[in-house]
Amino acid sequence: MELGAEYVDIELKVAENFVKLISGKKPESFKLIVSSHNYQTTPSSEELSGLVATIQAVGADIVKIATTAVDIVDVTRMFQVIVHCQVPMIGLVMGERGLISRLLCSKFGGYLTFGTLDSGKESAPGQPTISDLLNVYNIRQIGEDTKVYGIIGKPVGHSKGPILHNAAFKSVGFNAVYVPLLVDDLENFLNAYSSPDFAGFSCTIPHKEAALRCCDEVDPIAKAIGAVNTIVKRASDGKLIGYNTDYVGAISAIEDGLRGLRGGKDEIGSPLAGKIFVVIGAGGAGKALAYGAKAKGAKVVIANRTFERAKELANLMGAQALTLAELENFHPENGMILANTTSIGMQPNVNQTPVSKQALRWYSLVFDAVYTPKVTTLLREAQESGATVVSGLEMFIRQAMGQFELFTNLPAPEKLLRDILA
Ligand code: NAP
Ligand code: DHK
Repeated sequence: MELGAEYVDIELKVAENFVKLISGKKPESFKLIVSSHNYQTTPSSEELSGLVATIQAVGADIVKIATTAVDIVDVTRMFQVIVHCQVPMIGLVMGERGLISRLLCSKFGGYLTFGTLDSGKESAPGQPTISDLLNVYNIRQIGEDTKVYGIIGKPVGHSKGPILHNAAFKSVGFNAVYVPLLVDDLENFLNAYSSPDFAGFSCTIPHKEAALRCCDEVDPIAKAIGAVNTIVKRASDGKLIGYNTDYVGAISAIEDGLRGLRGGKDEIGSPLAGKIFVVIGAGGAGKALAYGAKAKGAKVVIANRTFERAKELANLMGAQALTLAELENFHPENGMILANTTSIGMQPNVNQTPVSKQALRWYSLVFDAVYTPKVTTLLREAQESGATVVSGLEMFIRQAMGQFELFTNLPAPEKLLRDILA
């Protein structure tokens, strides 16, 4: 092998022979990386530390260990080993659950990370693109004092949160990074990442109700809704405070849609007052909208696939409960409002819709919480039926603005957020 190269990366199992081969011939500028790959799991901290010592003993200039995340909490063991390693170390955890080992390596002292030139051309599972590393996560600005925020969910790869919040943090000079967090068990995750470095989270499917139970304190509105979509770790005592910004995001967007419908007349009170407001769904988002509509004086109706959950939420809200089949023939009056808060129609199932086009003619405004795609089949068919439509993107921007202000105590850069998602 020509030793002109600056670095050579060689697997541990052949390294000893290689080191013998180059002994006495190694130029000063030449660095030897000795690596170990585990494509099944991430060993214990003790085993990882032992592996570091073995690699060092072989004569590595740089230690490289790549393991595989079975759960996102596995990454904490790699971070601990990197922080305590006495020589330069590349520590990466492969797979989607290990993504933050790649994004946060410079925060925890990792020697380097890898990015793929294009999606679909990863050289190892879970590798982000170089463009995302540089332009979404601003990786060159991440240091040991950078605070970490992120979107907790399962799935979480579809979220536009990282694009929005990282651009917003950068625009106001807030030293933080917002990352995707594929979480299986919320309590385990919050316990493993209890360090003040992890300062706040957005929560999406299926963790919003669990998030309420995991918080030390919950905002009264979020408690009434029964769902938390925002967790802030209080700097003074590390306690987890839960909020719900979905509620204001969606309701304010729908009210503005109705005001547009009425020529933007300045009205006293909410345009929702007295209207029939049908919520499809009874999960975190469904609870937020049902609570918000009720608080604005609407007559709330809940339709849900699991009828028991529809009845449970309806009883809480003093509302009517329907099955999805009953929804098809529900039209006590014209000019009702429909809000889909199920994940029906969300990528990749974009042809699905929660209610037939036929049934949409009774509604004057239709809202869809799903925002990937921007125009869902439900919104397209509602528009074709003559209804005003309000996209989940409008809710997403407004709930993200609320979160940004909770994370930073700074006003959200609304125009930037809208330009990014335009
Ligand atoms: P969640 O708590 O898991 O609730 C999901 C709801 O969807 C439940 O009522 C569930 O019914 C229903 N559902 C799921 N799959 C269904 C199917 N195939 N057929 C019929 N009903 C189905 O989730 P969430 O947090 O409320 O979020 C729900 C959706 O809203 C997601 O697409 C999310 O991305 C979106 N969302 C968007 C924003 C935004 O800012 N635009 C904010 C919040 C949520 P069961 O009770 O029968 O399971
Ligand atoms: C979606 C939601 O459900 C919001 O409540 C979160 C998340 C953001 C997302 O980024 O997809 O705050």
